[in-house]
Amino acid sequence: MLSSKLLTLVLVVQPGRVLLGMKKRGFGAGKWNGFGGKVQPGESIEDAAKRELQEESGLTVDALEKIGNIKFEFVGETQLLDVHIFRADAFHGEPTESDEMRPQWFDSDKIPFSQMWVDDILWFPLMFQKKKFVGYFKFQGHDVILSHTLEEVQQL
Ligand code: 8OG
Repeated sequence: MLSSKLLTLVLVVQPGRVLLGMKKRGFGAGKWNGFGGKVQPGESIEDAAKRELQEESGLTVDALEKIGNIKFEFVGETQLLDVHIFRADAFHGEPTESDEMRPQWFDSDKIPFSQMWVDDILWFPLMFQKKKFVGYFKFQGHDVILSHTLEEVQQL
C-alpha cells in the first residue's frame, strides 16, 4: 500500500512569460521548477502553497487558482507524491533568490524543458491555457516515465 505526501507547486504567470526557479538543493536540485513544497500538519494546501511561494521566491499573492493535481509514483518507493498545482496571475514583491531557489523569468516559448522534470512538457501547455488537469506518472528514477495518465477536467 502506498502512502502519500502532500506537496504544492505554484506557477507565477504574466502575459508571455512565467517565473521559474533553479532548485539549488534537495529533491529536484539542478532543475527549473515552480515554487512549492510540503504541506505542514494543520495547514491548508492553499496556505502551504502561498507560504512556500513566499519563502522560495519572495513573492506574495492574494489569490491562487487551483489548476492541477498530479500524483507521482517512483518505482521502489512506498510514498506517492501528491502534488497540488496552482497558477498565480498577479503578485506583490520582487522575485528574490532564496537558499532553495534562484528565480528567473522565461518567455512562454523558451521554457527550459530539457532542464525540468520530464513530465512538465506534457502539462505546461494546459497550464498556459488555463485548463485544469489531473494526472498520474510512474517514474523509474527521476528521468524516465514508465507510464502516465493526464486528462483535462472541468473541476478539481
Ligand atoms: O519540498 P520539496 O522541494 O522537496 O518539494 C518538491 C517540489 O517539487 C514540490 O513543489 C513539488 C515539485 N515536484 C515534484 N515532482 C514534480 C514534477 O514532476 N514536476 C514539477 N514541475 N514539480 C514537481 O515533487
